[in-house]
Amino acid sequence: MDKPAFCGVDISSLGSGPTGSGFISLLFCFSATDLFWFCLPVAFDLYAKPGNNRTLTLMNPKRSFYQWRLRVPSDHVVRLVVVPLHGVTPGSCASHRLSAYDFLLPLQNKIITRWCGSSGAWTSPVIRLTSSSNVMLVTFSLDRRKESNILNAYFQAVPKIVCGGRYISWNGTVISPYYPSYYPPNIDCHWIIRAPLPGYRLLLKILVIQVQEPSLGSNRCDKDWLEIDGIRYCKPIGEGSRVKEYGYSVAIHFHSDELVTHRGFYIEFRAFSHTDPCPRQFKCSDKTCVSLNSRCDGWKDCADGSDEVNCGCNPVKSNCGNGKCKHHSRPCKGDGSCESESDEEEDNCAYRSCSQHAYKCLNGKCPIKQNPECDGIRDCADGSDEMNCACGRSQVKRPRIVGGEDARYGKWPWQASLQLKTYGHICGASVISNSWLVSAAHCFQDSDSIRYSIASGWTAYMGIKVINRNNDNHVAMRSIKRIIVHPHYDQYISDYDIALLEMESPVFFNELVQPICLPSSRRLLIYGTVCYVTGWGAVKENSELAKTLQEAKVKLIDQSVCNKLYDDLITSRMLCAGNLNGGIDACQGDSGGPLACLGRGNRWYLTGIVSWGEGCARRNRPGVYTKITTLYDWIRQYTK
Ligand code: 4AZ
Repeated sequence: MDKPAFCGVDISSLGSGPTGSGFISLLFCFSATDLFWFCLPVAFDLYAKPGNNRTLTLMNPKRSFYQWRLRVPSDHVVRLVVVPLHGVTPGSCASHRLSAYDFLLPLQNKIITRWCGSSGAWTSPVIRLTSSSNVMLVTFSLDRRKESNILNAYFQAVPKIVCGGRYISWNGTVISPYYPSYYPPNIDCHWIIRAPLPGYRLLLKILVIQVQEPSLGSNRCDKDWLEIDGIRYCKPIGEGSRVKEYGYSVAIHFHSDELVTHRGFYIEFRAFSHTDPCPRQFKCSDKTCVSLNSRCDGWKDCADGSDEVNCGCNPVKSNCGNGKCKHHSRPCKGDGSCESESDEEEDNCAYRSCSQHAYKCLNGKCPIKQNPECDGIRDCADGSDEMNCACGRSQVKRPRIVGGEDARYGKWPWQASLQLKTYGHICGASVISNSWLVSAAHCFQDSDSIRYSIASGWTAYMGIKVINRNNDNHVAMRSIKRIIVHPHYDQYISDYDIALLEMESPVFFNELVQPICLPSSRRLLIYGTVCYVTGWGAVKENSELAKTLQEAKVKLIDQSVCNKLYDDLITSRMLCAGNLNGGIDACQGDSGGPLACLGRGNRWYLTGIVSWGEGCARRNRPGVYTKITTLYDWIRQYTK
């Protein structure tokens, strides 16, 4: 073990001294002989406010040992930046040594790093260290006989970060805290990364890994380590082993002990599937992936230009010869099968008479009024349109989602948080009766490491606004007895993304827990209707979950418009809602939660279930929801 190269300083006598900008304290030895004078450490107390860089300069030093006690505000950490020492022979520890401690005293068990000249860790032109709290001690010992002893370093206050988190994303990065600065000592970070859709796997690439090597004589990583899916890494990794495939989700844990730190790690991840190598992206002919936005935008984004081929009509359609396009599956008959006429016609023409889309009373008659149910007016002679209407009302007098705002307590009493014991909130759900919740099927697809499909693993919390760690603020909490995933659920395209959850015992309704109304299959959706999506999902793409329930106002978007934006990925079991300019949307963690639209009679209807979308709140990429009207009969078959 190296000893600090200073003479006889009793560290217990090193008081911390007053805090202040550039305050300098001189520590005297026992007598003022030349020898002691030479040996005595000179201590500088420096304080940096956020935004300031404070320099640690040492020009023509007269002494052999210096120390700087660095302080920053309490909610910050110290970042020390050192520019290489000039005129220093690599490894010349006898003449030079710079050490940094995660404490205000030079305790050996608090050393962050130490280097001599340009050896060892001193490989990059600049070194950046981070403390774990708001103090750091820097010591510099030198051979006074050398002329060019210049230390060039500064420090700054960096806001303290909370490391770790849950990411549900198609791609992203996971980095050690403060990367590329050296990570702080004594830290533990946990990340869970999940592919946005079941059926997809994660590919991780470790681009950089510089963590403390294992103890001498031990092959175990027992100092600082990075653990990915249970495998620990602490040594450099060869080129061939940097890329690895994982399941639907992967757990990452980073640990640093109290001693010596390094630059850390930098990992890139992306979700993929062997059958869909470019999820929610356009696959170029050369098998590379580009954003869906790139398709037919007039710019060649694929190296081979395949994103701009067949842009008269997109690849699943062919040209009718009249400037319009048709699905390959439909013949060109000049009968409206060509787009720009078709979808709108299908949606708008079905609601006029007692036909497929008209509301039908129990006596078999169809009122002229659109959506007559539960509006407080008797439109059927038998009154059936006003039966089963104990739903969809929030009891409060008035009342993240991206671009949303905090919801008022009790405004969305059907909103439930579905949680897994060790992982906390995973998905949203809606209360539809005292025993049943409805959510998204994709929330219940197993990954390699987590069994999402096991009902008993789940707990539903109802009547909450703020998710807290102890989960002690709910009005009702129920274990889940049974999960029924729609039998036609297609994980690759998110079709039929719906699941019913039966609670272990019925909940009691009150001000904060209420069921939402289900729109029947005959209910007409009017595009442009303003609805609300609610949840505790990420407040922006790839960020952390919201703590407080968020609500966001979104508009129902015409099916054919949405289908064009998403290259025909929108089936009739899906509907789109959002703001085409971007900025407002559901996001990761909102999945399974409600898209609620207000109907006549001041009742809220569960119009959609948060399902998918390309990113969150992107322009021309609205949120995609499971359309309840098309699945009403399936839901009722179980929950009546
Ligand atoms: C998700 O991963 C997710 N922007 C939910 C909604 C949207 C995107 C992703 C819509 O749970």
